[in-house]
Amino acid sequence: MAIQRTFSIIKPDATKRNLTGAINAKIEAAGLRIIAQKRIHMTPAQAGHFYAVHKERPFYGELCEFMASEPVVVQVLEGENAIAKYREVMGATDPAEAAAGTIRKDFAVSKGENSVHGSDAPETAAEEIAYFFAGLELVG
Ligand code: DAT
Ligand code: MG
Repeated sequence: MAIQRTFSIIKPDATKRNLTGAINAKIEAAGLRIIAQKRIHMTPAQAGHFYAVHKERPFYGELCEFMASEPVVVQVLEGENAIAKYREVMGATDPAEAAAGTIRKDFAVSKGENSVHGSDAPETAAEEIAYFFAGLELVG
């Protein structure tokens, strides 16, 4: 597997509880490099665009409101097999189903407020990175 890049968000429930450093420690311990990172506060419209793939789901409105409720930290992670590796470090969407030691098992509040986002495929990773970062901001 070649070196890949993936897009990550440390979500409002985690930034609010001052968990950015603890989450970054798990990311770095897994061998992923944080090659770009910034703190932003999304508007509901920006959150809606980011999660547009879920717009028909019953939780969409709540999800957009939550993502715009507090600042988030957006990141680009780089490493061997980064997309799948970060999904592993994150754990299952529902913290009750997440494996021991994962970010969501240790920190998530609920299925909706689950501390982190990670891209699910190379195409979505490329789109998500381009939405939040200019090329010059990626320092590998
Ligand atoms: P993931 O974040 O693991 O990729 P997803 O893409 O299926 O999960 O969903 C995106 C986010 O939407 C998820 O992180 C939290 C929220 N979500 C998903 N399913 C939900 C549900 N059944 N109830 C409330 N929020 C949900
Ligand atoms: Mg997803």
